[in-house]
Amino acid sequence: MVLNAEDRRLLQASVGKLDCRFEELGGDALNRLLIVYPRTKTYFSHFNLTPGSKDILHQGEKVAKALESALKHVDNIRGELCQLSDLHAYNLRVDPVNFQMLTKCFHVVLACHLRGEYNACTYLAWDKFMEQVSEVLSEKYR
Ligand code: HNI
Repeated sequence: MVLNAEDRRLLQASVGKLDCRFEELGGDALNRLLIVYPRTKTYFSHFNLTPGSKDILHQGEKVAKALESALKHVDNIRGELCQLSDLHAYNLRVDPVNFQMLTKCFHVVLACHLRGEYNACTYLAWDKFMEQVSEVLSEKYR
């Protein structure tokens, strides 16, 4: 789904309204992912998987930084995440279904940090954005 001008505005505006740094969302989302969908732990078996571990928070921060750069280049998400797309498909072999699971967790985390600001339109804008990111990260499988 294409991000229209209003979606872009809502994305930028909601980042500005967060009650934490954007990078922290990544750790929160990854923590949730590993708890709610335990089979995702198989990808991170070399990590300390205790909830809130430094490994998880550090990895989450990397994910959030990648999302932040995609947000800054919404017209060129494919170009921006090109190397990560190769990495997830060829090296890490992450099953694409996992991107949907992470997206669900990311929504919950956004809702926790935006509270009343997280309305239906803002939800939709983030959903479209995460769908595009997931699409780019899983397209090399085809
Ligand atoms: Ni993902 C490494 C970004 C979803 C499993 N991942 C990274 C890195 C970034 C990143 C950035 C670090 C690359 C580097 O060090 O060069 N990952 C993203 C983004 C998403 C995503 C933007 C989706 C929004 N990754 C997922 C999902 C899984 C996943 C859904 C599996 C459940 N990623 C990994 C694994 C690594 C990884 C495994 C390597 C971790 C390590 O350090 O060994």
